[in-house]
Amino acid sequence: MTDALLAGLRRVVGERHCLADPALRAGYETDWTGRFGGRALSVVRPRTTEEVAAVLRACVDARVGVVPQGGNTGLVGGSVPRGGEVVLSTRRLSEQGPIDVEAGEVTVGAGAVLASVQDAVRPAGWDVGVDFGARDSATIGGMVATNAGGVHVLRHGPMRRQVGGFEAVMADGTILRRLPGMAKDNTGYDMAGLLAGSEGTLAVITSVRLRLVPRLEHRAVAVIGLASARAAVAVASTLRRGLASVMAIELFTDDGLDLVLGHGGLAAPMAARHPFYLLVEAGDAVADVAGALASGLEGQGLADDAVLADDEGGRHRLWQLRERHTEAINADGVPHKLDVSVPLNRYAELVERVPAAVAEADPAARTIVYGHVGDGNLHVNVLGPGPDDPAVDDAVLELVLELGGSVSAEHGIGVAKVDWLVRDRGEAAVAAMRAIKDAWDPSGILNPGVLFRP
Ligand code: FAD
Ligand code: 2HG
Ligand code: ZN
Repeated sequence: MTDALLAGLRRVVGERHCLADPALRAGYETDWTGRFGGRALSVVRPRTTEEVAAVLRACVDARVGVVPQGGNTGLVGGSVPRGGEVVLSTRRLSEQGPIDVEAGEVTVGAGAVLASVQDAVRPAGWDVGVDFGARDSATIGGMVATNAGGVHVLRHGPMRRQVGGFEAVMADGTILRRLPGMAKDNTGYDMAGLLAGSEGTLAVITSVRLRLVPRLEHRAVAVIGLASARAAVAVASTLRRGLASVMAIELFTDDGLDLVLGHGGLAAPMAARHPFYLLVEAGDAVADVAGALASGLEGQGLADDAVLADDEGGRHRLWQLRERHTEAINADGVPHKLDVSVPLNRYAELVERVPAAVAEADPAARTIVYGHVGDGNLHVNVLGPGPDDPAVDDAVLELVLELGGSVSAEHGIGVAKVDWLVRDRGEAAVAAMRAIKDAWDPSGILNPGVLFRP
C-alpha cells in the first residue's frame, strides 16, 4: 500500500518533488524550536492546486495522514510530522498576482513568503497588515492557517482580518474557491474566517486574496526603560489612548535584553539598565510621527529613560532588540514556549507571577518573558526542562486560566497544547469544533493530532 501511494505521489508531483532522501527531508521533519518532529513517509512539493487535490485524494485512498507545511516557522509543532505522515509543502505555490492598486488587494499563492509580498506591494503604496520576525520564511498560507498576530495587531488586527478571499482544497480533493472576495459578502458561512486559525486540519489553503493596508512610511520607534510590569501596562494604556498613530507596543525584560545583546553582538539601547522595557512604534502615511511620539513620552515623564529613532537604520536597531528574542533563546537550548493572553488588567500580575509558577514546577528552569503588551499577549519561554516534560507548561497555563486568559494568543494549539484546548474552551465548544472537522475531513487525514487527539 505504501509503495503504491509513493508511486502515485511521484506521478502527481514528479520524482524531484517527492523527496525520498532522508537528508533532503530532514529540514521538513523538525520544527523551528527543535522541540517537535518525527519521520515523514514522504515530503511532496506540488506546484498547482490540481496537484494538491491529487495528492490529497491519493492520501485519503491510502488512509495516510497529511501535514500541510509552509515556511515551517510555527512554534507549536503543527507543521511537522509525528511519524509516518506525508508532508505537503506549499512552498512551490508561491505565485504572486498583479496588485489591484485601486482596491488595495492582491492574490498570492499560499507558499508566497511574507517578506516577498511586502517587497512587491510597498512600491505601490500598500502594505501587508501583519508583520513579525519570521517574515523571511513564514508563508501567507501558514499565516492564515495559524491566524498569525505579530507586532501590528493593535493597528490592523490579526491575519483573519487581512483575508478577502481564498482558494483551498478539502481532504477529498474538492476545490473551494472564493476569489477575489468582496469587502461585503454575506453569502452564507464565512469559510475564509473558519480556515483562519484551522492549523491545517480542515483544508489545504492554496491561494489567498489579501486585503492590503496603506503603507505608513513615516515611522518612529522608541524604547523606554521602566521599573515594573505595572508601569509598562500603564504607559501602554496611556499611549493607546493618546497617540493615534501608535502601531506596536512591545514588552521585554532586562534578562531578555542581556540574552539578545550577547547573542547578536548588539549595543544596549541606553546607558542605564531597567528591569522592563517597552518598544513603541508610531506610523502615519503622510504626517511626521516622531514629534507626537516624543511629546507622548514627555507627557508621561519618560523622556529621560527613553531613546527614539525615526531613521530606518535606527528603527531597525531598536526593533532587533525585541525581534531577536526568539533566536537568542533557541541558541541557548530547546525552549518550552507558552504563548498566552490575559485581560489587560491581569497582565502585570501574570508577568509578576510567572517566574514563581515556573520555579515551583522546576526550580532549575530559566524563564524569559516578552510579548505584545498592547494585545495582552505574553510569550513565556522556559529553558531547562526536557522536551517531553510538561510540568512547566502545565504550571503556566494553569495560572493563565486562573487569570481568565487564553492558552494560545497567536501561535495556535498545534500538538503542544492539545490537552489544554478542552480546559480552555470547554467540552461543548470542542465538540462543536470536532463536528466541523468531521464534516470537512471525514477520514481524518488532515493534520492528525493537531487541535484534537486523533
Ligand atoms: P508553518 O509553520 O509551515 O505551519 C504552521 C501551521 O499552519 C501548521 O499547522 C501547518 O499545518 C499549517 N499550514 C501551513 N500552511 C498551510 C496551508 N497552506 N494550508 C493549510 N494549513 C497550512 N507568530 C505570530 O503569530 N506572531 C509573531 O509575532 C510571530 N513571530 C515569530 C517569530 C519567529 C522568529 C518565529 C520563528 C516564529 C514566529 N511566529 C509568530 C510563528 C510563525 O511564524 C507563525 O505561526 C506563521 O504564521 C507560520 O507560518 P509558516 O508558513 O511558517 O507555517
Ligand atoms: C514574537 O512575538 C513571536 O516574537 C515569537 O511570536 C514568540 O518566541 C516566542 O515565544
Ligand atoms: Zn508574538
